[in-house]
Amino acid sequence: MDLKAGGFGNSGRSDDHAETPEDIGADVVTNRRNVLANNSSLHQAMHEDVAPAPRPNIVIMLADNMGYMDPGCYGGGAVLGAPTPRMDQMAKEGLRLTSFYSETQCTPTRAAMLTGRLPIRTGMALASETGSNAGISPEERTLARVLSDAGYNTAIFGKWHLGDIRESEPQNMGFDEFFGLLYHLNSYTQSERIGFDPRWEAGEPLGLVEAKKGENLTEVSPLNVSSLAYVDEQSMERALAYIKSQSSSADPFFVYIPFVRTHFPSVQNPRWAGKSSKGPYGDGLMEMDHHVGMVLDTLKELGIENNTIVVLTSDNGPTLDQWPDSGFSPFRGGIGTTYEGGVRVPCIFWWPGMIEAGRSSDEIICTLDLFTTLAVLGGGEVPADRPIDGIDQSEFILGRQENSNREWVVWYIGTGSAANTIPAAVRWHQFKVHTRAYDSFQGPESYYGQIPAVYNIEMDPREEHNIAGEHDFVISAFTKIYRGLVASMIEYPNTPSRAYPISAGAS
Ligand SMILES: [Ca+2]
Repeated sequence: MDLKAGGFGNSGRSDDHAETPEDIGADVVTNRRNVLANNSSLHQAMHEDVAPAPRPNIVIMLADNMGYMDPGCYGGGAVLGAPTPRMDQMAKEGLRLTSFYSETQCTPTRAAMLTGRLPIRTGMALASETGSNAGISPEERTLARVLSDAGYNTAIFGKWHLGDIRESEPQNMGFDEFFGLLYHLNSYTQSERIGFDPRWEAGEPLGLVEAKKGENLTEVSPLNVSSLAYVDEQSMERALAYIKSQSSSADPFFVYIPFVRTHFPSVQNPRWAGKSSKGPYGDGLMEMDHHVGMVLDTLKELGIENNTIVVLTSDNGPTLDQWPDSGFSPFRGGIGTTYEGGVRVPCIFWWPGMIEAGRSSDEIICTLDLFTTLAVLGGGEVPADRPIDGIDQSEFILGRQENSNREWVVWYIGTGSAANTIPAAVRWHQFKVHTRAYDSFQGPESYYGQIPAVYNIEMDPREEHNIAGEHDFVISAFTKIYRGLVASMIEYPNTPSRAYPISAGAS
């Protein structure tokens, strides 16, 4: 059985040393649903007459803390006082996923997306704070590095949040260009809070910064409560200019646009103030929607839309603790939780001519898969010397198979890095298993130490009815998944987190 592209991680061994499920204690369980698609010779035979997709330009737009139901195409938009016509249009022209999962907060989702590895493996399970030394390891092979090695030009415009130590900065992690900011938005407003004492600060956050590959960061302008209003606008200007400059290049490009919207505090850009009837949060959402449209418009104007794959998603659920400066999810919980509200987020794929317009799917897929799928589509080399938890979903995304290749998603919370760390939650088939969970980032914790909680997500999407009593088979699936992960982490020890102790603050 092929475990190469996901499941408990790609061990990187060559075929003649291929792992068997027994080797990793995984019995017969993999994370691959479509056995046919996983069998390389059968797969090849099936698709011999299908021309390989051209290597597309790649654009990832990542919203910050946008709730599952914020966009109109997910049931919100005008219904919630903030229309999102451009995201709705993107969904109409592309693939809308309704069971797409992120990690529980900013840093782990970004790490998962850029490395294809569970945040517990990379030591990036918690938000990196100013001066905390909790940066992503330079040993990680980011999507930017993988694509860069495959001939792509790479750039990031927006929020990094994977550390502020030099080795972890984006221009040293595979990006040719960086313009944006290193931390979450509330880092820049601390000095304006009652009782702030700079002598006790871990470090002063740099403002808006820029750098080319390998250079030291240069501060473009400081960031504070007023200048936060313009960050996305400034990043967008750079991003569009970059895309235009790249359109005549012979090399494909990878542009990563991590918006600062809709993270709190929603400091209104005057151009958008009052546009929604939902206050600063809604205004920020509408501004972001406009920016999403600008990217798609630009690709069309340049005539490169048929050769560019665009992904729009959110890094986690809404910030319930900051209500009303918060998005909306119909599910239980928000940022910082493994309940659906924290991790089930919008995700739209767009590639005119290659991705069927107006398709919608409830198949399970997650942030980790963006790494592997986009690396494969870009002709990049998925690292073979470490476990890769992301699964190649390109056949599913391109509509060549109906189902996702993923059978389950696992979440760890906290900074434990031991191989036997117990996952906080697993989504497996239509079920969710929790060993511990929070109702919000700072809300009460439920600890299911004796018997994990089990919910049927399809029948009970708000996770209100614990059915563990008569669903031992779900806990059994959880145990098999856990056993496989432990075996993988014993063989490839996790990078310890450098984030503890962290200072307070959502990500
Ligand atoms: Ca976030």
